[in-house]
Amino acid sequence: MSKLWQARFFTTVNHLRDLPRTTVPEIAFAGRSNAGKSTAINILCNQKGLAFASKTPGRTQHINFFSIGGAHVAMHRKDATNVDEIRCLLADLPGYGYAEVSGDAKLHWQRLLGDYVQRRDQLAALVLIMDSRRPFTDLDIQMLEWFAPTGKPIHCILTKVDKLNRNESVNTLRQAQARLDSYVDEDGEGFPFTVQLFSALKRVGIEEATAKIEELMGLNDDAAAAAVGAINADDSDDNADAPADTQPPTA
Ligand SMILES: Nc1nc2c(ncn2[C@@H]2O[C@H](COP(=O)(O)OP(=O)(O)OP(=O)(O)O)[C@@H](O)[C@H]2O)c(=O)[nH]1
Ligand SMILES: [Mg+2]
Repeated sequence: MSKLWQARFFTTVNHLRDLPRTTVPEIAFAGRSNAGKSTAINILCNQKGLAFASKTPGRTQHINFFSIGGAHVAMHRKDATNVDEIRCLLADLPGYGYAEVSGDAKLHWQRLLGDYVQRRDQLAALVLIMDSRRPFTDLDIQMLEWFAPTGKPIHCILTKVDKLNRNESVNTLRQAQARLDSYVDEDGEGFPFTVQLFSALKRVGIEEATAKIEELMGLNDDAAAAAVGAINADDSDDNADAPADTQPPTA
């Protein structure tokens, strides 16, 4: 069962000064309005109404945070989350590029978004949600270029792939990968950018996205650490009679 299923609403923020004073890693879902951010969060967390999803673009206007850990899947949704046990936060960012929004409100959102992705130390990775029919719009590129200098990973999710035929989706994925690979730093090194196809409607790419997000958030580290522990325990058994200086190093 995915750890993301433990997600609970945590808080909503309209100004940077109100960002949660938590120290756990965060992963933010960014993308154009209507690209499918809230829908993706709902489906990955296996909860229909967790993040609000809507037919009206510009629905998510604040940063909404969801916590992973501190609540169990079987717990009632309204039971209080144990804040000390929170492992990470997911952030549903306000969608950008929504034409009907007035100038002031648009500026406010852009500052909120730009400052958050560039300055938030706890932000460990960005999930960039793009409609597979129109990926990499100017504002998507701006988001990518704001975040790239941090050196942190970006995982692109191309949504609504149910709207493409098989050929189109193969080509879209290939082109997106090529585009991401074309980014290099001043030493010619690539960035930690990845991409996948996704459809909430047809349930495409859910396992891939879940695995990636769990990896980026270190949510599998317990299992990995336990596995390493078991291997080391085996090693020391095998070498119980060996002289001390030939013992394998312990991790
Ligand atoms: N066909 C199809 N429609 C989808 C998919 N994902 C989302 N949608 C639809 O796209 C619309 C927008 O989805 P949201 O999840 O609200 O988009 P958002 O990115 O959160 O939008 P804002 O909150 O405005 O930034 C809704 O009508 C969804 O039902 C998908 O995989 N396939
Ligand atoms: Mg939304």
